[in-house]
Amino acid sequence: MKKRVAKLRGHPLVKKVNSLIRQWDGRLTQDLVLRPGDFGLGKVPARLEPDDTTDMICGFCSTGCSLKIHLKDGQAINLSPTTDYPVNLGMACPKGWEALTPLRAHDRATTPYVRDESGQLKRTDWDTALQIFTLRFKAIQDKFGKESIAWLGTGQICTEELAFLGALAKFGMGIVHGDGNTRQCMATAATAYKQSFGFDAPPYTYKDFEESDVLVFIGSNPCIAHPIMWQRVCRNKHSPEIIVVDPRKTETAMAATQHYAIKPKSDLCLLYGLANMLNQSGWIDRDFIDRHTSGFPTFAAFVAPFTEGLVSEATGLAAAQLRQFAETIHQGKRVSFWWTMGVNQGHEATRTAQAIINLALMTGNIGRPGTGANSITGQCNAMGSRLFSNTTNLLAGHDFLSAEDRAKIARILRIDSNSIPDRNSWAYDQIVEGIANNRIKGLWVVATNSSHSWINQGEFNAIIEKLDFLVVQDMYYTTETAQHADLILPAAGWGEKVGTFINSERRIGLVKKVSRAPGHALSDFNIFKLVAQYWGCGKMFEKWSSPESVFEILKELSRGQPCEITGIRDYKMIDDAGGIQWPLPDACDRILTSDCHLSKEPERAIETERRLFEDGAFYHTDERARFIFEAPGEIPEVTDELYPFILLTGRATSSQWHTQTRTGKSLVLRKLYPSQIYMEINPADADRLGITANQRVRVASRRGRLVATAFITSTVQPGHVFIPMHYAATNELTFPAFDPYSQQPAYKACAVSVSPVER
Ligand SMILES: Nc1nc2c(c(=O)[nH]1)N[C@H]1C(S)=C(S)[C@@H](COP(=O)(O)OP(=O)(O)OC[C@H]3O[C@@H](n4cnc5c(=O)[nH]c(N)nc54)[C@H](O)[C@@H]3O)O[C@H]1N2
Ligand SMILES: Nc1nc2c(c(=O)[nH]1)N[C@H]1C(S)=C(S)[C@@H](COP(=O)(O)OP(=O)(O)OC[C@H]3O[C@@H](n4cnc5c(=O)[nH]c(N)nc54)[C@H](O)[C@@H]3O)O[C@H]1N2
Ligand code: SF4
Ligand SMILES: [Mo]
Repeated sequence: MKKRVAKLRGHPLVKKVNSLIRQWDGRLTQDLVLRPGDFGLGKVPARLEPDDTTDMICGFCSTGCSLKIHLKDGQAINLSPTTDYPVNLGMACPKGWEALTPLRAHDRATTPYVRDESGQLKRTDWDTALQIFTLRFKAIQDKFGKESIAWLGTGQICTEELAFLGALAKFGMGIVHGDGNTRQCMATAATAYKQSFGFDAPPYTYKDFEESDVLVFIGSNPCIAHPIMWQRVCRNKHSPEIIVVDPRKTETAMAATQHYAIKPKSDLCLLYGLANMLNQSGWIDRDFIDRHTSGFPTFAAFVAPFTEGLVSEATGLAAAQLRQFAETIHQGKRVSFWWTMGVNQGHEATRTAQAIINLALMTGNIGRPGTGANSITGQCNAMGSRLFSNTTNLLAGHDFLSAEDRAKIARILRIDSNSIPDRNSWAYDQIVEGIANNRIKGLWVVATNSSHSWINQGEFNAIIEKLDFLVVQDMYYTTETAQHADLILPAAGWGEKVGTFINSERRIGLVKKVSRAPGHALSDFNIFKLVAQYWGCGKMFEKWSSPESVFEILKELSRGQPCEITGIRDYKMIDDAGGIQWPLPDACDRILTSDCHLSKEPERAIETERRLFEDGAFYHTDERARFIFEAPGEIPEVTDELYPFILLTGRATSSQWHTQTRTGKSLVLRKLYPSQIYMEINPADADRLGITANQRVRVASRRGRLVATAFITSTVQPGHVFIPMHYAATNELTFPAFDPYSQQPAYKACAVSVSPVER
């Protein structure tokens, strides 16, 4: 058990904290925070009858399905998927059906916990916890400077909460460096779009799944990771060609009409090769290129050396396969390109994503039904965090480096523009490095389980031991990261609070309070409000009184931006409309179009499915999209005699969510996947190594080792193994390489050895 309290011993504020902990007699004080209704203990959710049903967005993946929650006495007792919601049309995956179960888990954090001088985590009350939070972080800032504390946030809390955290931390507490798990997930897509289109804007709507005649999935396994999006593909009436590019024969690859099992991380070469073949054959949309893009001639010259022979060698695909791929794209009238983590999590990920964008641009497959260069997001609110977390961008997609943007935000928020940092935060990996070299001494982790999910976990967990103060704000006190914490703040979860999420197709949906948070757990929103009060910057956030009042502020912040949402009147309008996609400016004439979903207020009827770039105008000042490209590089960790296998990691079943803090709590879901860590290996390799089905195997990399059960399957190629990310040990093996533009970790390839454990 760690003892961190001693680290700042002697500092007057720390003495005060220690005496607070010693004086505390174990009783929970009820003052200040626990007013029913105010802070998470209220009974009946706003605007709901005690026995009623209400629709709200699922809190797992970015599909953003709507679930109908059935209430009894104001508490959720059951749910069923909403039938008339434009996203899921009455469907839900197992996680959605089981979404209420994790709320009732035995290991919910029901009070704050503080680590005492003996190193034990002890229950405490909110007043003590918040005093400790404030005093210790202030003591660290006092001693080591303002920049010595940082936060790591998430794409899994409401947009209003994300914005509150980002504004409170940067403008109220003087924190400069903050990032979140969206870095592990969407940073690449965000960077690629920003550079290519001029703004981080996924262009599509889910209807495009149904309207394409060719769908290309690159590094994406929607059958498992986005099952309801896949259901939309299954509703496609055009007998589409479905192409999957994935080293593994995934469930999606099995359902596809063409599967290209490339060598890991050879995507960039493949995509340049396809661009070259399309260009050489004249299968390009010259008119679109001329009118709406810039840089094509240099791009065409750049891809010329990517001949069939070279690409075939790099990818492991036969020349005939490459030709078939290019021809299929050419023959499609409405081709859509979709990508997910097989692209985003790579050492040259941003350029790979842009190589996909380039294909869509050069063939004019964008802005029309069934087309697009479409990044599928991951977490329920990854899109919200990209726009509003105040980490990589200043709120609402503004720029920290622009004095004009800072002045605009300061004016809207009525704060001094000097309280807005004039530089970008460090990315996640730089924050970790900052801890390693003693520049970051205090860390606040909100709704992410870094000790399990961060790359090269052994090193990460050793590094965070150097912190003087680690605060973890989570629904559960048992997470891997919480075990390292000095202070745990108990958070209400999805279903226990109010706010909005933004899904993959930019649709804003509502989250409601349908269940009471256990014990003294508070919504993240109310925790941030309390932190502001205790820190002494409560006045700055006077107007941030409720999630809906923050939504009003977000609307103003978005004004004039591509993600403008000033046309959304209030939460009720979102509810009535079945979710609303951004942009929706208040001057939007499209609100009144007749070809639209009928909201309950006909004069505000909104088209249910809207895609971007129908007019071919992108967000750069010249309105042209850019062709961006760069020569492919070496895979960061190559296999050798000692570590001869490439390890692939990713999602395993539709019933497992990430680090399993939530899905692991449902008996139903637990029946649907293996409880112990396993590794998939090709029969030829298993045979050669003398590994039999279900045998224990040792998997080692240069960084760590684990023991897993062998699953022998030809879905992985010889020379590869696959281990799901849901088991805590997986990231002990991964190699810490990062894309240079997005700083996203390259989780998907490293070198490992495999050997049978003697029986
Ligand atoms: N059930 C479930 N659903 C989820 C999640 C979950 O934890 N569980 N998480 C959500 C989140 S946050 C995310 S980000 C998404 C992720 O959704 P996906 O990205 O679809 O899922 P992954 O399994 O991580 O990776 C997709 C595929 O990339 C392949 N891949 C690996 N290396 C390469 C390569 O070099 N090239 C190519 N082309 N492919 C490669 C892998 O074999 C894998 O099949 O899922 C979301 N949905
Ligand atoms: N090897 C490997 N590693 C990976 C990946 C991979 O493909 N391979 N994928 C990466 C990707 S794409 C992602 S997105 C990350 C995900 O990594 P994490 O973000 O670490 O995963 P989660 O398990 O979703 O963690 C969310 C935490 O928030 C808590 N929580 C849930 N709801 C709330 C709430 O409302 N409030 C608060 N305060 N807490 C809440 C949960 O209990 C949980 O502890 O993993 C990354 N790691
Ligand atoms: S597909 Fe995603 S949003 Fe829909 S029910 Fe499943 S986890 Fe929830
Ligand atoms: Mo993710």
